[in-house]
Amino acid sequence: MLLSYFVPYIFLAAAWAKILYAGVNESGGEFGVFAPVDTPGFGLPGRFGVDYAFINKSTVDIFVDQEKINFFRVTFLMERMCPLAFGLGRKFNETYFQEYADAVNYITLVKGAYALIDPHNYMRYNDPSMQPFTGSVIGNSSDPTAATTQQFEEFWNELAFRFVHNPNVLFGINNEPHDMPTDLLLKNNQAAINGIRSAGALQLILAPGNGFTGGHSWTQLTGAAGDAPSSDFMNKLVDPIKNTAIDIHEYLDVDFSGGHAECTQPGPSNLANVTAWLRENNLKAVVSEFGGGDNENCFEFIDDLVKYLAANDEWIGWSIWAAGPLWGTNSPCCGPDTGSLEPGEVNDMGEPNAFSTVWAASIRPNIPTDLKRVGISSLH
Ligand SMILES: *[C@@H]1O[C@H](CO)[C@@H](O)[C@H](O)[C@H]1NC(C)=O
Ligand SMILES: *[C@@H]1O[C@H](CO)[C@@H](O)[C@H](O)[C@H]1NC(C)=O
Ligand SMILES: *[C@@H]1O[C@H](CO)[C@@H](O)[C@H](O)[C@H]1NC(C)=O
Ligand SMILES: *[C@@H]1O[C@H](CO)[C@@H](O)[C@H](O)[C@H]1NC(C)=O
Ligand SMILES: CC(=O)N[C@@H]1CO[C@H](CO)[C@@H](O)[C@@H]1O
Repeated sequence: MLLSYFVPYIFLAAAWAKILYAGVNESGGEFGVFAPVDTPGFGLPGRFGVDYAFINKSTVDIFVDQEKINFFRVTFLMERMCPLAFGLGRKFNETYFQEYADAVNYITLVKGAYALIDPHNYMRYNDPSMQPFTGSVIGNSSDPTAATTQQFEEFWNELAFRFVHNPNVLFGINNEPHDMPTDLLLKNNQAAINGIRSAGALQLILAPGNGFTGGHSWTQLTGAAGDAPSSDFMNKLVDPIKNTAIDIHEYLDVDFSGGHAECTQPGPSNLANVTAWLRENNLKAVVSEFGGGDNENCFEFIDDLVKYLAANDEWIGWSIWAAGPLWGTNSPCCGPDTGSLEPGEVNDMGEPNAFSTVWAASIRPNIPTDLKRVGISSLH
């Protein structure tokens, strides 16, 4: 009895020490632009607090003070930060920037947690109306309306410069690139790294792969055109200060989309190849999106995934999808009745949402007690 109690405890305590960042997506800054048909400009710029919003400070308090997490992924839309009339680059909408900075600064400077800055754009800019498929792929030289890789570098240079003195931010280069040449994604990621470092910013960068940055498909051809595997390219990124990790998304349902309530794709075996690739290339990674529905099976699959991340040195953090102030009774993933992770809200049936079910059953017991609490965001 004593042995069976202590052995797993010691094992888990040792394993948990390696997770530095644990938390939740805060989604809402990208809301209000989705149209039933492709309509460039739809919902732009939108109204703060109505069409889009970043966080509810009270629920951030709950996550930090009661749940003791230290990590929030905070989404925004590049077409709002850089209005179409300006184009992608250094010129920002200062109103939107201030609203976003207010959310990031609350999480980091007031609450002492870490915030992952997430341009939620699928490596596309100019038409978010039917994301993830509309908008020109950044750096597509055959598309005269596409923003260039150079513009993307300038955008990141400006954004990083504005957060250069905030040690608690992380820079996520872009959400879920997909259906683009993988060598172009490498160029865009490298441009972002160059822009960030030339701004003097030293914080941790997360670089995504192709194929919606899926962990299960990291070493496979991806997309309709059979683009090269992310594993062929993302080990070629150069960060002069070696403070870049890989950004992975991994849902547990049949097609890895997060669209279904049932969990059937086991995280540990599906991530085995990318874990081996990380190890071979001496890289670390964060799972910045995953999720599961409100059912016992998913609770087990999520528990298995989070424990797997804790037990493997290559993984340094995770954030589940999703909380946020504007979800209402909607489900961000994993079946219509699951609801969001926003504390205090209910699901579409008026019953407790995923904060009371999924989070309570499979996240809360796995929140490490020794997360990183001080120092600039880094791999250690
Ligand atoms: C900037 O953002 C604010 C807040 O969403 C909006 O009211 C304003 O029209 C935007 N300006 C431009 C140039 O897009
Ligand atoms: C690049 O632009 C061309 C011309 O619009 C288009 O045919 C092609 O599909 C685009 N490539 C990607 C990866 O979107
Ligand atoms: C892992 O890699 C092996 C060898 O390349 C391949 O056969 C297998 O299908 C991959 N597994 C997954 C889940 O991608
Ligand atoms: C923010 O969260 C608190 C705590 O759950 C809730 O009482 C309040 O209504 C929320 N505010 C908004 C604007 O959603
Ligand atoms: C927006 C989002 O869902 N992010 C994860 C993290 O969350 C974003 C919210 O869109 C998901 O789309 C992305 O897929």
